[in-house]
Amino acid sequence: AVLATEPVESPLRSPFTVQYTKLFINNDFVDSVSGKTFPAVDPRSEEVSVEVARADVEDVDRAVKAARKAFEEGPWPRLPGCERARILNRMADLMDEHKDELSALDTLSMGKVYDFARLAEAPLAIGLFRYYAGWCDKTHGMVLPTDGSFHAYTLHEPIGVVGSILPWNAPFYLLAMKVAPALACGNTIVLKPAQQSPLSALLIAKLAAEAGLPEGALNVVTGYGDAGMHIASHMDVDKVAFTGSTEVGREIMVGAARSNLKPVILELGGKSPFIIFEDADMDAAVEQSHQAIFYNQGQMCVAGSRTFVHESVYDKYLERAKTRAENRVVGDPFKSGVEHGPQADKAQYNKVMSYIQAGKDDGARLVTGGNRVGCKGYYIQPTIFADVQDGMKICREEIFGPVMSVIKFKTVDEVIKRSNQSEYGLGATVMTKNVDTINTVTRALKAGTVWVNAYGILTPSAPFGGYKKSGFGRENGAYALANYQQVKSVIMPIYNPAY
Ligand code: TXE
Repeated sequence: AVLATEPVESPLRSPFTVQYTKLFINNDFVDSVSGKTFPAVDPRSEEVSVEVARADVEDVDRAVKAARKAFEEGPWPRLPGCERARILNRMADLMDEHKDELSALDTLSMGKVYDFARLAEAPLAIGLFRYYAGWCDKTHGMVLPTDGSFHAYTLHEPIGVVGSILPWNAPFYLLAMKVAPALACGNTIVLKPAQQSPLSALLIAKLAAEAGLPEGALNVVTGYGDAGMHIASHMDVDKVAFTGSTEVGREIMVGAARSNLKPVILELGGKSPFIIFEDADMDAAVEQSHQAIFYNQGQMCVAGSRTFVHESVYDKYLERAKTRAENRVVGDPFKSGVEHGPQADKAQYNKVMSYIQAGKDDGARLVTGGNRVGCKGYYIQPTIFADVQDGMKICREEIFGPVMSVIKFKTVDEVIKRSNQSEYGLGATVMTKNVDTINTVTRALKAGTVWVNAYGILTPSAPFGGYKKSGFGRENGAYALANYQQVKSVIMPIYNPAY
């Protein structure tokens, strides 16, 4: 990997001051009841950058109470849709104005490449707020056909208090994915960002208040899994939306089932196939498959982590994939020109390194990488294993790191079968010029999103979610509105002689 040497340019590139580190409840920053804090660790230096308030059970209770009051008595669910839209659009404007700062907070806390954060992910996140602002006054019930003597219709109502539990890999975007539709439908929220990336959510909450979001409508509790579990099992939370690991997703469901049977949406891990057929454009195949596994240091739920390559182009592909990986610019994610920062934290670093060892132990061929970069920070070389077999651990389990597994295949039927031989089913990519192959494979793959001759394109209107152990429910697009609404039937006689 090439190491970056360019100087740090903008004042917003590190170092800068973190302004907000307390819980945000009822439009106010407050300390945790216990006074406890936890360290946000800079993955570039392994040093504590700032201490953040740590929410316990009492703090979650306080946030739920605020959200409940805002839902039962506050203006938010009662505002006309166009008014909610105005506030969501204002939030989007303010986030746009602060997108450098929001991006810098994420880079500082979890190592995302700053330029990717502000140029690629921030616009997507802001776009989601604008998209759902558009839905505020356009989601409504319908008049139902009956046998003629009744008037029947449906009402769409907000669900109530929504708990949103976030991971750390795309803090701003994943927050938007949950918060924008929930607010658009008139719900109030208790949001728990991941402990690795608590900072941008606090600034967003502040901006939301500035945009006119009433108190209690969006509360942020920073903390660990115990706070998350208290949200999931809370008797006064009406819905939980979670993105994270499959193991914790399972616990969230148990917590929801054991408490008030709140419905849940789960967006979990993946082991997405990236299939390169013999007629694929080789330049595009090399670049897209490279980004599919190395973008964000491989920490993407939709990472293309099983690269299936047709035997006739296998050697050619490997040679080029190796060169591309070795040219990937690894370094301080704040520096311009850098493509690849550190893993988010020590646990993730250790997990990835243990998978690299497992790949070697299982007999996969190490083509490039495999080592730490430097001796400070959680940097790992872009790594490629070839001749990976279906049964190997690196081919079955989510690594969540910069480790490409290249697998050889011969036929369309074979690659469909092997792609679907996974517990997961989140994303997939098909690279080919053959329309018949495209149509056959896109229909056969068990995955919530299939990209054709591209990877990772996200747009607010396209629903996103998983098959199998990748979770259930769809976020984004019109489909996500149903996550945050109750549907009520109202039925009355057309003519009632008693009145
Ligand atoms: O996730 P966790 P971690 C996968 C990826 C990664 C692994 C572990 O493979 O290596 O999960 O990452 C909160 N009840 N993904 O440990 O623990 C936690 O505080 C309620 C894929 O970071 O699932 C955080 O806010 N909440 C994924 C959130 O859950 C709990 C993105 C996610 O943390 C909890 C992230 C509990 N018992 C990781 N325990 C994707 N789909 O993109 C923790 N949390």
